[in-house]
Amino acid sequence: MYNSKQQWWHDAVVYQVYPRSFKDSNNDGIGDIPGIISKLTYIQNLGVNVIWLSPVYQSPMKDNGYDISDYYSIAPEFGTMEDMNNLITEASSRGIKIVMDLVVNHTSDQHPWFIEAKQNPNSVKRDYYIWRNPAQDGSEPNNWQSFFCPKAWTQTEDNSQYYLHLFSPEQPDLNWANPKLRQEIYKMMRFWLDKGLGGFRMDVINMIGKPDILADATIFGQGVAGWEHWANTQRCHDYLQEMHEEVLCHYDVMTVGETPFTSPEQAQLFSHPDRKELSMVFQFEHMAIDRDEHDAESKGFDLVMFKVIMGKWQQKLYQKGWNSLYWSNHDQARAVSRFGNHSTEFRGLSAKMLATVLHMMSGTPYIYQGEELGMTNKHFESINDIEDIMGHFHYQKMLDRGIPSKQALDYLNHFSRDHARAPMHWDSSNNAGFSQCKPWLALNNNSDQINAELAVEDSHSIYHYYRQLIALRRDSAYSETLVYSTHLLLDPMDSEVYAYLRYSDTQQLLIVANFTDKYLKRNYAFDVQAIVIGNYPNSKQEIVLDQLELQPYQCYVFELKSN
Ligand code: ISL
Ligand code: CA
Repeated sequence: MYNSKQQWWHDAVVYQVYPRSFKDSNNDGIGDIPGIISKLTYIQNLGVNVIWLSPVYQSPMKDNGYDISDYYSIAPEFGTMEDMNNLITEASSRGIKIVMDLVVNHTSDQHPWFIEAKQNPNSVKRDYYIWRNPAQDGSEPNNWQSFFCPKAWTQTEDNSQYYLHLFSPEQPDLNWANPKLRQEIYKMMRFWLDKGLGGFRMDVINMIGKPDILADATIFGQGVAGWEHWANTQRCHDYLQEMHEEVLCHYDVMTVGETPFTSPEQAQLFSHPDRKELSMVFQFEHMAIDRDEHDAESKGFDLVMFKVIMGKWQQKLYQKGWNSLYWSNHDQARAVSRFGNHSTEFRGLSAKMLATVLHMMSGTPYIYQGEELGMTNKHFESINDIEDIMGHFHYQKMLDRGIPSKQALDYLNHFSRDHARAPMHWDSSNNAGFSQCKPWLALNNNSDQINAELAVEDSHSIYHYYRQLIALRRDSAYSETLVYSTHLLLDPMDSEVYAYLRYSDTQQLLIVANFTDKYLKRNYAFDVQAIVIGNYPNSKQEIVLDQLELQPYQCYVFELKSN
């Protein structure tokens, strides 16, 4: 192992678990913490050292746990505090740290703070949330929109004031300008960190710094109106620096902020070690490539745009911050369906190719449950097949704009969050081994071909390929280069092949990936020292890079001869 590692999480690979859909232990159709514990060996065998756990706190589940009504207890359907403690200990004994989801831009409207704030305008808790008087005509205080409903404001029954909610009305935004509120959050963070967590994934954390004056939005058509006033504000950085000082600096943890609307320059501010804010952020630029700006149709995937975006992030955060790398999570469609090719012929090849491109980059890779099996998108026959609050809102929004229902459904068939949330496929038995009884959300229909049992048995599976990629980063002769070396994008305008270099003074790697289902030829002016990994079984051992032949979705990682 290399010995110049600066932070334990620099060579980490993270596996995201969405508890509701991972493994049901007590057959109520809902995944739970004992279910996760029963599958820890499976996760461990992948070689990851961190699990990011989506929220398991007590919640009315209007947004599947991203609406928390008690930060100090576990939702009964997921288990007990004892189960949670066991999960942390059991994971730790397998060399895996648990990163919990910290959802502190908003609470549930069922949180005692909000109940009190709503009932009693004079209570101390009132100022934990953001209230404004109606406009002169009684309408909303400003024109901001919400992610999950048309307006970001809801009026209480007495028609006096409105409260702000960037998400659903059941998710009121917290007022971070209140120092007492901030101390409550820090106390809660210490409570969890003291259990030995590996850190936090911080939900929409770049939205916490709202200004005092909530001016009208002036930018429309680029996501929810109002974001120019609340995303990435100076206040947000101030709060994060305070949080670091009060809480984070006392623990050896990693933090990843979820930050929509963020440029690499802003990400430097969040993740440069000298700024003492976060370890890294999730950027969203590559998630927008295939959506049209009005969120009404799929534009298809543009490889040149993807390369330009990823190349920019790789370069701009090099030694000035840290990247997180992901193709999918619980909010996004399945990677192989969206960016690869899920046909029987190419599913395995394209899933491995996508993984290679991402895992050889600089930053921390995140794997969303089932991605390592090449799980695919579902097919929704009607809007009634969709469970997600955002899917329903989006659908209605499209219909209101005059978009035909067929097109609106087509959009959800591309992008619905339910694709990722369908239960995990464990084996070919009933309900894919997820549960003995009907799951809370319908399974995909291909679990007899795509499941963990089959993947573990087959040494050529996507799962085993992920294991190899993870081992390359975490424990190989290439680790130092993969974790710390510089990145150079080759041929940015090549719309079919993604090629880039990772190089240090002592080692050069060339990553080449065919993003098409065609046979291609390319030439690169380098000499091969060794083939590090590739996704075709009998890859030729003698490769000449100035006449490189690429089969459909073929990818290679080469070690180059130094000149
Ligand atoms: O889901 C999205 C796109 O598919 C985003 O717009 C998403 O709403 C945004 O990234 C914020 O996501 C996070 O906070 C939400 C929660 O619903 C998401 O699951 C969470 O990841 C509110 O807490
Ligand atoms: Ca259960």
